[in-house]
Amino acid sequence: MKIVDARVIVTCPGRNFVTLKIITDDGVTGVGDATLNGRELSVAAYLTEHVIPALIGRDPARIEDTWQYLYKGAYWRRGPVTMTAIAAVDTALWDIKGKVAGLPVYQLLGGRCRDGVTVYGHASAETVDEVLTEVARYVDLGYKAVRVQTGVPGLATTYGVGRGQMYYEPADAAIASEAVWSTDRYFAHVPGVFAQVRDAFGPGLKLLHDVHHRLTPIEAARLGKSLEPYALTWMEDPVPAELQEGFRLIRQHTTTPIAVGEVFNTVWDCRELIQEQLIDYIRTTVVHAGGISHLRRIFDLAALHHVRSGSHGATDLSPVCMAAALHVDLSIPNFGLQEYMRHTPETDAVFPHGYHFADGYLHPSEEPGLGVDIDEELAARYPYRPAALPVNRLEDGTMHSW
Ligand code: EZ4
Ligand code: CO
Repeated sequence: MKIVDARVIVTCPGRNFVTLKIITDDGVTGVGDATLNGRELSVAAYLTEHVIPALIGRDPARIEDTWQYLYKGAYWRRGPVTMTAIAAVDTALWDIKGKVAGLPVYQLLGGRCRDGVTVYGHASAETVDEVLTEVARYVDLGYKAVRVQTGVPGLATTYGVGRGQMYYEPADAAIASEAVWSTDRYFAHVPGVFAQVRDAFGPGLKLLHDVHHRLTPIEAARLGKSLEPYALTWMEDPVPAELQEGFRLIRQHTTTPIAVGEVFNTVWDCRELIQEQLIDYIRTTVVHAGGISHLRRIFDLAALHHVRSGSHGATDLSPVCMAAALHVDLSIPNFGLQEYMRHTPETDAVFPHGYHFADGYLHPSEEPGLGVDIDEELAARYPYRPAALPVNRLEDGTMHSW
């Protein structure tokens, strides 16, 4: 069997997605998500110009060898663009392998370790009253875990607060919009939010919160301590994670569990965090951390150190990534939670898929392969629109992490 063609499909059914489709001489095809929010065309060009020409004629069964070829062969290792491109190829090859074997990919990864994949939804709203209604809506839908984000009084916009129930996308303008941040205003507000949510819903509901890289380690330590009475399942991205040892300080001060990893590309980005047990959940994904093959490597290291998975699953990761993530989630021993934000009906139509939600759990498709595809005719009706993620400044104008 040989790879005879591959194409990159860019589509914007409400937001931009990049998809790689690999075609073999037997007519079997595989898909991989290649979406890097706000930087989509860089990955599309990387694939078209540098990867696809080298794929033609290769044996699609050689997944690991192809991964090594693309990783070592780039010479310039790692980074989000390279690793997203490698992820797309790897994911598409697992899809092909599953179809050839006649098995859903989770069976090739060792089979089920659980009955379903526990997901968390996003309850977000400007005010606490509104967010309580949103949390209740998720509980009614059967969710067992909910991420809670609200506006911060005194700040015009806050990360993590969607526009309406189904539209979250923060990449909203061709040139990045600017947000303003105040750690003091945030600290004055957020513990009270969780006091009210925990009081309203009792101890049975898993509650999560994303800090979105806004704090220093000692500030994160203080936040974690102040949230301890509300027993969060995790505090996400408390600090920018380039400095892995920065987490030691947070760890010394608080028992609030820590989750990190949505911007990581490889095991090298989280090796110390995992080996020193500085985190509780590693949130790397199929699409941004080198595909199913490399994500498994990260999760295997994590399993040795009591760290569980908590993969990123925002709506800028396409249904192709979500389908692939579920096969991994189902088959690893150290699964924690899977983020699931739900795509819009337009996106679901472009990416027909067999995974489904029931009573707080997602279940992968039982079809051979990943159980997801792209409707290329429909995709062509939604041309690419430039959209960048926001940038962030402190109230005095200093640039800050968004
Ligand atoms: O802001 O995926 O946990 N989820 C997040 C996301 C990120 C977006 C960036 O593209 O932090 O919503
Ligand atoms: Co996040």
